[in-house]
Amino acid sequence: MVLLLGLSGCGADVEIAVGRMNPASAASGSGGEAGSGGGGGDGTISCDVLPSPTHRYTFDGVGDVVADLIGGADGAILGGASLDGGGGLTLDGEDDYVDLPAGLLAGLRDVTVMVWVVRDGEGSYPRIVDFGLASGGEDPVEGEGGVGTSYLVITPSTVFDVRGVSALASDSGVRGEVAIHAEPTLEDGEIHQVAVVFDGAAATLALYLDGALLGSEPVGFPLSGIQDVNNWLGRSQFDADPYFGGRYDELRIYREALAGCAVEAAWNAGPDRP
Ligand SMILES: [Ca+2]
Ligand SMILES: [Ca+2]
Repeated sequence: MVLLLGLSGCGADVEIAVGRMNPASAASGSGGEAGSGGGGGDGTISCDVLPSPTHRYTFDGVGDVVADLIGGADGAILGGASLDGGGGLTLDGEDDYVDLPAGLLAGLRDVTVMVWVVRDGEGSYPRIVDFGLASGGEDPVEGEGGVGTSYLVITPSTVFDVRGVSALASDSGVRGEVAIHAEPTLEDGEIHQVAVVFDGAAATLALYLDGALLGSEPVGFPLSGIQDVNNWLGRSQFDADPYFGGRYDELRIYREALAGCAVEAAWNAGPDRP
């Protein structure tokens, strides 16, 4: 029996008791009541059946190409790293990164970017995810002091008083940046799910860690304000930032603003599921 409480408020309440279930058990249970739930802008997202991602990267195989299992938007691994043959990709924190195709956010009102990673590195503002554009344009030369002009970012640590995992979004550089800062720095050697949700209808940015909401902030620009030309894992649009060191297990991009309970359900189900 699946306990479903107050699903009409699903998007605002991550304490909902969909708790430890996985999508398979929910589908066979009495979860039909969840149909009217929704945390996204249009209320079409239920909490017990996850939508299909638009892009999904499981980091399986070997070599230096990261395959998109759904959308055909394969990425190139640069800096000398390669897939480890065990379903992951480890970046060295020195110069490794993944360059995904431009335009992953094009035409979207909402997006959820969800990633499973193990951090193994230091520094402030390394980028687990950085989709955006730098002052140097597409594929800018490193070392020329480029800065981000628009971006959607997940970083495990910053330099603020609250200096842990953060989400950043901007359509106009640092000046127009919306930021959510939280405590955990992901330095425990464990695998973590981090998700950023840009809800264009509600005009909010939200950050989740291991299925739990860490914070939400209003956003004063549409997702189309972010020019996702340099869609990178491990590298920042800001030249001064360090590269991310750690292992990626999975990356998903949904064209919906997932409800909190849906993010939690994805965390409970785990990566590498069919
Ligand atoms: Ca390298
Ligand atoms: Ca994997």
